[in-house]
Amino acid sequence: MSKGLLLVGAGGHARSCIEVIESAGLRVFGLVDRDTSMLGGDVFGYPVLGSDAELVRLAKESDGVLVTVGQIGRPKARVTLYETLVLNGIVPVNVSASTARVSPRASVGRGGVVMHQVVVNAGARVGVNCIVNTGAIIEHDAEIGDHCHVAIGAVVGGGVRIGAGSFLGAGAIISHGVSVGPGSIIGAGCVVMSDCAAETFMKRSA
Ligand code: JB2
Repeated sequence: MSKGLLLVGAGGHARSCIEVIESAGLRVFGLVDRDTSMLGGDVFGYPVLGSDAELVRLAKESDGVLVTVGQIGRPKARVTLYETLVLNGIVPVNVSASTARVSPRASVGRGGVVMHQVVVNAGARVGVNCIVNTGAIIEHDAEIGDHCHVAIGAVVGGGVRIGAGSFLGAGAIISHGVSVGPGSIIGAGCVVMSDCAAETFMKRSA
């Protein structure tokens, strides 16, 4: 029997990822969290096995690793964890939920999680270490750079380009063909109709 995946980060996003992993018929080996007070505890019955000091050892004992620290805004923690793994010869796996539709003509990079009810349409390319969260739509030929989070219900139109390390908040809409520069934060509910520079910060007022 397979040992299952090691999850890095044991908070809310990890709980959502467990649902995705189980739906894909995969197993969970355990979790690591930097918060050492979680050691010895569990998440949905899966043990918290250690902290980042044990990350590489535990990763090598497992069948694969997924970074399950979430990302609201900047991706720094997720990038650091992903790069630490790669530097140690461990390339994270990617996982798609049973209810996601990823076109066979699309690609999702290593370390990516595609959550329930997502559509990634023909010709779309999603970089490494991305979260495509519940109900998001990545339309045909769109490109999502490495280390991005497309949050719940966000809509990325056909041919859109999202630069690496960007965050698209819940329900954001990026119109067909628009480019969003790397390191951008597009807040929940924003509608982007024209190109944005690198590190754009956009927030919808209440
Ligand atoms: O460097 C780290 C690290 N940084 C934070 N290494 C490890 N191993 N763990 C780390 N963590 C851990 O991630 C924290 O100690 C904490 O247990 C967990 C973050 O949990 P939290 O529930 O605060 O957030 P999240 O990152 O799981 O989820 C956020 O992002 C998701 C995409 C939430 O805001 C969710 O609502 C959102 N859906």
